[in-house]
Amino acid sequence: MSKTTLSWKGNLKNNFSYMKNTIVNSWNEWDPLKHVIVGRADNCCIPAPEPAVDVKIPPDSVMKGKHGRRTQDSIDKANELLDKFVKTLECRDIRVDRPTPLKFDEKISTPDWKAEHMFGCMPSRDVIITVGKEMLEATMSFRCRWFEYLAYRPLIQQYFMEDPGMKHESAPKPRLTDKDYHKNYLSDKVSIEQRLEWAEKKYFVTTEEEPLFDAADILRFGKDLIVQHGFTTNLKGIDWLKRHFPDHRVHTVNFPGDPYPIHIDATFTPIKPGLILNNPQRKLPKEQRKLFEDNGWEIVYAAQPAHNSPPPLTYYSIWLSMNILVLDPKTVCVEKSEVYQAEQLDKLGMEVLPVDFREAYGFGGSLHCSTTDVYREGKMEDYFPKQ
Ligand code: DAV
Repeated sequence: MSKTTLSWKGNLKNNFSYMKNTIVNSWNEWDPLKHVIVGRADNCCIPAPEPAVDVKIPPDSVMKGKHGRRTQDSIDKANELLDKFVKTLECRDIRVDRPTPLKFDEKISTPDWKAEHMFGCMPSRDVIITVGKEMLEATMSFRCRWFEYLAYRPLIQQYFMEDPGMKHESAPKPRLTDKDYHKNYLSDKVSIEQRLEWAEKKYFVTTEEEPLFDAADILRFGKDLIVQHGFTTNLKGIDWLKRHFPDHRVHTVNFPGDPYPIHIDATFTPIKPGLILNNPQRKLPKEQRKLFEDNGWEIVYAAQPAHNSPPPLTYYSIWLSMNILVLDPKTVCVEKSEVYQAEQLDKLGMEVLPVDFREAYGFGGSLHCSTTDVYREGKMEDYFPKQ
């Protein structure tokens, strides 16, 4: 890589030694990060009622019954925080690209359904996963997120032109009719206890009508992909991933204890080879720990979050404290107010970069959610030879 002055649209003109040529390559969650996509908050909406969304919002949440474009003030604030995060990454010589927001506040429809608005393009991690040289668009499982991949197409097309080895793939778009959702989940009367019992039995809101997965349910460990079966990813989705990635070993995991199992990235967070943080309220079951223990991986329970509740108008839990971005096996970005998580990572020998982000949580999560790897150094390795 050479020192160069670049002027990608949306990037600062600066003398950082960014990657000059586009190369798509990322095999795990911790190798040195050199090129990443960071989302934007523009036009972001609180989605209108639909089965998958209704099940995610607790009955007593202030978001219940609210929908529509978020306030301009909150959008501006989230964009300010995202821009500052981008600068932090660029100062570390990481090239950052940004999606092209759609008019998320417009109505959408397919032959099967209509939705009042879309969602947004802040949590890019949910939509696209990079596995080696491939960028794969997930099926998604919320109707309001059906068209979200379009916000990333300008970048993906650019990478396709610039890197002759890059593979662009898109999983089959799902119908997302009512057949995709279990009816008995769709009532405000379902208690948390009932949900926990169902989660324990691996009975989630999504049916097995067709393959469904969100990209943020997948973690990359070189040759092994660890995928959470829950609200946003069903077993057919995981089977689709197995057939799509025949050179990988795809493992299904569950985390009983989570009444709203959406995305793995506030539950199970690899830090570097041999070390994973696990949410202490969502413990990986004994039989599923074997793969990690047999191969010398240590699973450490994450520190308590610094807050008792998420910020207003946020879907996600206080465990966004664990939703950190690893820049390399010695450096990690942690949300600034999450002091206990920062302290734990410091004690585990990591350099911690605090990033002010809490007021952007409502737009779709924290530092892991809002990013998608394009290039990390390194290649496919086998971290679990004993299995
Ligand atoms: O704990 O509410 C957050 C997942 C974000 N991608 C939670 C899950």
